Amino acid sequence: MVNFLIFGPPGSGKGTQSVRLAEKFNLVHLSTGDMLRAEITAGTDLGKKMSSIMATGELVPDEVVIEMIAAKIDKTKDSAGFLFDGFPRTVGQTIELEKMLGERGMKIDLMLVLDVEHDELVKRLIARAELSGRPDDKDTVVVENRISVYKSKTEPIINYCREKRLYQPVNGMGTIDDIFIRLSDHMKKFV
Ligand code: B4P
Repeated sequence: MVNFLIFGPPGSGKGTQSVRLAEKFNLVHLSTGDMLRAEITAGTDLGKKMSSIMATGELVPDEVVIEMIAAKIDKTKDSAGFLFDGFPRTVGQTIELEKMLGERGMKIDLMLVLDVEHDELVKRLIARAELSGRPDDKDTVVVENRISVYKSKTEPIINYCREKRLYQPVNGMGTIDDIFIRLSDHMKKFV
């Protein structure tokens, strides 16, 4: 089993690349953002509670996403590996993920971090709003808040993983195809 984290600010291309990478390397793609949006679409109690938090660009509570991920890992434990997209988003979530994987005889093998310039992030998210209708993409104030939440709460994971020699920065500027090749080249060394 080989487990990758795909990491980067909102709009850096995590979701876009994860779908393609999971297919290429036969990995299970686990996106907490997708899972939360599915709860909202299904109109569950959890979805109702989380939608207002997500609409402001804040993170939902750690325990909510940890529980969702644990359930998915147990359902798909015979897979070739996992590609975690948008999870973990706090150091607390990272420690819990390591614990969860450790208890099941697994570990994080590599953290791929997409580096994208600030103006390009905003441009991509606002462009996506036209198609997706996602409330957290429509408003530049919310988009800026998501980027600032990333810097304050999520970026500290980079240092945590760097110390464990898991950190691999990747240039996230350019075409989707070019970035896919860059990411694949790093992942090939592990599968
Ligand atoms: P996510 O669903 O993870 O959303 P995201 O950060 O915006 O990234 P996403 O993967 O969707 O976008 P991508 O960069 O691929 O999270 C949404 C919310 O859920 C969070 O704000 C939070 O509230 C909550 N949440 C999720 N996980 C959580 C957790 N673990 N803990 C707490 N809260 C959590 O793509 C963006 C756009 O750019 C797309 O339109 C794409 O087509 C385009 N694009 C991508 N690559 C491009 C390229 N190279 N060139 C041009 N456009 C490109």
